[in-house]
Amino acid sequence: LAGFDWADPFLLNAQLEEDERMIADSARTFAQETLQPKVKDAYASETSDPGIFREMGQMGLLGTTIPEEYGGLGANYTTYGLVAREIERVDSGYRSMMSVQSSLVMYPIYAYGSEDQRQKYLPGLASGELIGCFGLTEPDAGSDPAGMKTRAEKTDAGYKISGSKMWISNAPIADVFVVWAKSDGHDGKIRGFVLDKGMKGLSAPKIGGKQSLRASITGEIVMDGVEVGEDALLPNVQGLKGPFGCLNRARYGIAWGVMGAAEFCWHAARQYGLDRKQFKRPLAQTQLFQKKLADMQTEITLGLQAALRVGRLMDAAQAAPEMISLIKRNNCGKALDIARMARDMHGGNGISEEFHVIRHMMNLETVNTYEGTHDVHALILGRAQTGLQAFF
Ligand code: TGC
Ligand code: FAD
Repeated sequence: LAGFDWADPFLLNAQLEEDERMIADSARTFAQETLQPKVKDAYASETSDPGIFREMGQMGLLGTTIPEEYGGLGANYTTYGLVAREIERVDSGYRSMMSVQSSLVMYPIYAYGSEDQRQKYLPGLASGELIGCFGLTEPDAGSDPAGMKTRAEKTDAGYKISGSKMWISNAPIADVFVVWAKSDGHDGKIRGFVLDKGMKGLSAPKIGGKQSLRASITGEIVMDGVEVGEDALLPNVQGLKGPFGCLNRARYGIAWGVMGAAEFCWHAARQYGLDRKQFKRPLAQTQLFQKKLADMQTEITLGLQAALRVGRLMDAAQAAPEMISLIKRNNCGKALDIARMARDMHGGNGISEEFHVIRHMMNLETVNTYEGTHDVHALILGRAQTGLQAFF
């Protein structure tokens, strides 16, 4: 039998293609050298530096799966997942910035947009010169987006959009707003629109005071009769499958990303246990400590292997949304448990920003909630195996 690599028990690395490994390695170097030194201050001051989008753009990390002719990298979904894992190893907020831009803004413009819309927005979004946001959630419609109140009223010239969106990543610094509204020109069906910063009636106030995901700016989107032409409508999709098509991709990336955050916490707890002595021996030499490390290693190894499997199925166009619900739900929940455990294993030091584990723990509370809460994904999986709808 072969030897055992404690940090890569199922030899995930060996299951990757050469180009996938190369992109993951360069994302890791970028994340560690460029993002890691900034994260403590960004988190403490609750600020997002727009320059980070340009830095990510230069590295080819925005729109990884979008074809090169539009400025993307033209890579597969496995690669996108590996990038998410490396960015979130530093902070879930940075991965949020990247995945909103890639999966929730560039993807719908690419998949549902006109050729003019693709040409107008995608290259700037890929380079990070433009920042995008995605407005689905509303103050009274979170888990149930079908209950949205935002309306697009048909006018002679196009549409007049009114409503408000809540908890929108990137919104206060966004140039491009992909928003979803019920359109009375289309029998009340949900349609996507692309709005530009500066349009009359459009504003995006920051939501302050977050105790989680503080390095990623979040805001509202207020649309007070924003008038747009027909060219703002995403022509090629209607109904909830529009936003859900984007969410499938972002949720898949999250399933990889949270494993990066969990790996950071696991490795930190292991090192802390080796370095710190109590009762005349390293903490890592106690049975309870080792059991916790074994649990972390097991869940991360299984979670990464599951994410890789779904990534390969996505690349072969064989992935079902329920597979994505399964890994989003399980990996987020397990990562949150692991971060809480790592915080505990650091003792008092665990609550200090210097050790980073409490920041990951706080961030993962958001990640467990957004893009479909842990329980909502359980209901999706429950419906798929019983045929019974339990949402209402
Ligand atoms: P339901 O009746 O199930 O479906 C309505 C229509 O949508 C289609 N559909 C999907 N299509 C593609 N992919 C999926 N995953 C799909 N799920 C559903 C479905 O086929 C149907 O199409 P059609 O043509 O028949 O009309 O819809 P429902 O109203 O019963 O919804 C149920 C539920 C709970 C599953 C759904 O609403 C849900 O997933 N809720 C969670 C909401 C959510 O995830 N919001 C995310 C907001 S964005 C965000 O959080 C970004 S954070 C970003 C960051 O910072 O990283
Ligand atoms: P609710 O839907 O009110 O849920 C509250 C609780 O009730 C949860 O525990 C939930 O699981 C439970 N629940 C809900 N329905 C049921 C049911 N039928 N049965 C049992 N339990 C149920 N949205 C965007 O559109 N774009 C973004 O960029 C974005 N970024 C975000 C960034 C941050 C930092 C945060 C916190 C959120 C973001 N969101 C974004 C919103 C996010 O998707 C929602 O918060 C999420 O979908 C949950 O909706 P809600 O907050 O309204 O909670």
